Amino acid sequence: MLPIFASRAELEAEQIKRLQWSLAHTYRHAPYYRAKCDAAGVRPDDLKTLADLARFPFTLKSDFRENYPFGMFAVPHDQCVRLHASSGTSGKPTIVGYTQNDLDLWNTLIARCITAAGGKRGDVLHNAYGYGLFTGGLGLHGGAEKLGCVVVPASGGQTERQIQLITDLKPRVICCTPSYMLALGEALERAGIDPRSTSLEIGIHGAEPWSEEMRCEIEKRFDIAALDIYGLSEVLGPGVAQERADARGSLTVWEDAFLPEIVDPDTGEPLPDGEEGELVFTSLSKEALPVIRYRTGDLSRLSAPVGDVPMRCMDRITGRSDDMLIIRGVNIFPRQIEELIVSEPVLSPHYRIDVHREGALDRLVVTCEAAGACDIATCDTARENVSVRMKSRYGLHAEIVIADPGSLPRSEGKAKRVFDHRK
Ligand code: DLL
Repeated sequence: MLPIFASRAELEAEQIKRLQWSLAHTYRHAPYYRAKCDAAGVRPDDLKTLADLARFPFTLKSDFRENYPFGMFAVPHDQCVRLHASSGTSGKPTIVGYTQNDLDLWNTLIARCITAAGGKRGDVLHNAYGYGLFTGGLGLHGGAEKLGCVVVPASGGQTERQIQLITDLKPRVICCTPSYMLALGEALERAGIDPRSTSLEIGIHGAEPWSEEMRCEIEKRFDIAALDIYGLSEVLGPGVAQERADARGSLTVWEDAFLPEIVDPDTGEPLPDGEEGELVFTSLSKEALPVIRYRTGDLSRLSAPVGDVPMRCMDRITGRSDDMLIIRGVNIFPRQIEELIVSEPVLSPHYRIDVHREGALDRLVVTCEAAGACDIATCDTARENVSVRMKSRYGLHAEIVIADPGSLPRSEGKAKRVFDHRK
């Protein structure tokens, strides 16, 4: 593991210094944030302790929209050496930028993520995150090179070619979304290759929500350790937090670079560690695009450091506050439906969720796929199992449709699985 602080006290002492710098830098150079602070009556000098951060205004996704394309930057945009963009659900993309120092930080954090997942110098690393404006491909690439991995910049798509590269170049580490990993598994099987027989040992998966059941499925299918990587363009890209091989079950937040908070998604009030709410991040040393108290929309929980790394951990993302479906008054996250499907052995882990409104009533249709040739009685039992568990666990009536194997579209990047036709 790359050098990190030896103790919590040392880390917090450094955090406060970096936070004071970041607040002053943002206030001075980002007029949109200065205006927010002035309206709230706070100035960077008011921050004496880490707890004082709660007095500062949030940064919102809408700030990026309103200040498109460069209005969030705290350096002239010609001092950036790279721009990326994240596709918004509607309208213009969000533009993010990096100075050379920002790229160095990003590379360091990604190198730390790969190391934490068990990767090392000299490993062949197959990077199937999309290259281009998406931060996944180039983000993982830079850090993997910094660590000294032999990077195969496969990008997303052209699945048959990826299979050949995996077979011939014998990577030890693979980086891609969990849904694309499943698609690669199927393509290997189609080519007559047992996914358990490849050289792969470590998968670094993220960029979309995935359940513990999905992790077990990937680990079983490939005989690898599948670990979670988290991040978002507005804050950095991948590499904000990483599940460590020695501390599975939660992700270590790289707290020397980002200060995490959890707030109540409705009121914005800070919540104590251990309570679930919306993740908020403040960058501590980013130059081009510093963010102060950025509301991610992602739901999680913070917990105590694990082992000898003195940084706090966060739970795997439960969902996004705007992903939650409210169906006939019941709140449910797509991941909870995924758990039921993936734990049913005769179903494949591919699914889609459709919500319709008929008159005043919501109708939930969950389409799953049979994992292989499946007789009618077996399909009926699987359908009944999912339906009964949906009712008993979540109090929801759902129509379960079992489609033919391979009939649902496969994703090459972030999977789109929820179609809410009520909107
Ligand atoms: O998805 C960055 C990334 C690339 C992360 C590769 C990990 C691996 P955006 O396109 O800006 O950036 O999307 C960010 O994706 O707010 C979450 O909702 C979701 N997300 C990212 N990682 C995870 C994860 C990249 N491990 C948005 N689990 C975030 C669940 C994730 N959701």
